[in-house]
Amino acid sequence: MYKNSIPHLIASISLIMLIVGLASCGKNCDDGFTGKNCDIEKIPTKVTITKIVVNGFAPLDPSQLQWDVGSGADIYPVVTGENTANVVWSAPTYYQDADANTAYTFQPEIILDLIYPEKYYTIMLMDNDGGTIFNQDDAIATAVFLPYNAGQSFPEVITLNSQNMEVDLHVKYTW
Ligand SMILES: [Ca+2]
Ligand SMILES: [Ca+2]
Repeated sequence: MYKNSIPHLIASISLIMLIVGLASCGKNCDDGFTGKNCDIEKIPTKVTITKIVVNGFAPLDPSQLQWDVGSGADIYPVVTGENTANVVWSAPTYYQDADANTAYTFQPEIILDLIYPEKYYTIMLMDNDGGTIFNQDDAIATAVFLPYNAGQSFPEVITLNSQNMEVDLHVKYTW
């Protein structure tokens, strides 16, 4: 009886350690990762845009004319859902007569959360013509994007290139 109980005890301890080991897996992974090898991405609950940098945009409108008569575009970004009628955020300020090849930074005055990380959003670059967003202001460019792209290890900057604009979205993720 005594001779048999030692191996049993060792086996029991080994089993307990194995269970504890398995249970603790994932707890020491970097943010956003899980799994035995910490290589499985967790889908974020939201993605927050902390900064938008417009690196460049088309210097001329589709008719090859200046965006304004005699001056350059007065730029500001708007973030919408996939349907551009669903405005999530419209920048309250703009850069007057922006240079098409200069980088301009916009920092949202609100916490700009994208709460559907796996759904498409749109960023539009507008030219402020003193009108409302969709009546009179010129739309310079639009780019559609997913806040979360699986398999990319959560980049801090999402760079979007559309025909008429290059823009960097600085983001942070929440899980
Ligand atoms: Ca204009
Ligand atoms: Ca102008």
